[in-house]
Amino acid sequence: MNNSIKYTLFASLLLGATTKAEVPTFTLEIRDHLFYPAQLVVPANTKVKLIIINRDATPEEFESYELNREKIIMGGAKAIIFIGPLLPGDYPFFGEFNPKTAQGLIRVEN
Ligand SMILES: [Cu+2]
Repeated sequence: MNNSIKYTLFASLLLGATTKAEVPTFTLEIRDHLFYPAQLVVPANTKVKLIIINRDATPEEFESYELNREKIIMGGAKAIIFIGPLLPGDYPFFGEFNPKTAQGLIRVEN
């Protein structure tokens, strides 16, 4: 095995390790003042990354008392929120600008 092959193998091992260490990522979309999906299941005791994409033209605010998070997402923009590590349970969230329609739930499971 020559040195350049050894280096390539080593680099791909490192890349593999980096990929495994990445935070699990979930995507939520806002469309017509609704969240899709309305329920997300995420692993317990794990830091999780939420990408929230607002497909509406109007701003929305992701808000959750249970998760202790609030974040405004402008129309056509996206935001990133980190949550957890969390205990198993249900953590509701809503869109503060359209609270009657924009409702969802993060379900944390072992
Ligand atoms: Cu708020």
